[in-house]
Amino acid sequence: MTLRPILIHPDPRLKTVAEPVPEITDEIRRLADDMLETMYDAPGIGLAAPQIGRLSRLLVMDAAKEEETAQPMVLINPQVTWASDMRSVYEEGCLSIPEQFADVERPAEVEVRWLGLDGKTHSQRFDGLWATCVQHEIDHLDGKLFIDYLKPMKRQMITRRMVKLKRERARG
Ligand code: K2U
Ligand code: ZN
Repeated sequence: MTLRPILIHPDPRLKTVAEPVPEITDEIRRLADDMLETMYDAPGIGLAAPQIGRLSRLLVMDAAKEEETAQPMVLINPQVTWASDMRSVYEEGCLSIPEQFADVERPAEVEVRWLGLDGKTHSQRFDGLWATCVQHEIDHLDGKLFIDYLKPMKRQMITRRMVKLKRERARG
């Protein structure tokens, strides 16, 4: 397994709509493995392939609480098939926008259909933090970041901070 570097906003690859995965290959299995390892190492509870520079519609997540057993999930070509009218607000962060947090309102529950690594079609309803996480990750597949839901001033302030952070990191 390999830890993959996580792209930092602003980066054009994070704003690109990812391509569907045509078939489950050993390379896709290895990519999912690397993404889970990278996610746990961050640490995070979700990671989408574009965040490691791979513009494919593949995401991993594990929003299980510490005390619960880990519940790694791999969703390929995920689609939201239903969303509740009820909405919930969560203070979101993003591994591609480090140390920045803001309230984002989303549907409280969503039903998602996806292709599993087992080659079967799965469908499940998510609520709570899982619902927030899966919507945050599917947004990544559509080139959308949580800061896109914020007012322009706040979004620009966060983007300026990330440009500064990248400059400092580049100087080493
Ligand atoms: O996609 C990502 O960048 C990983 C995100 C996923 C996420 C963001 C907001 C709300 C839920 C999930 C996070 O950085 S993972 C870090 C984290 C850990 C615990 C709770 C919320 C976020
Ligand atoms: Zn994110």
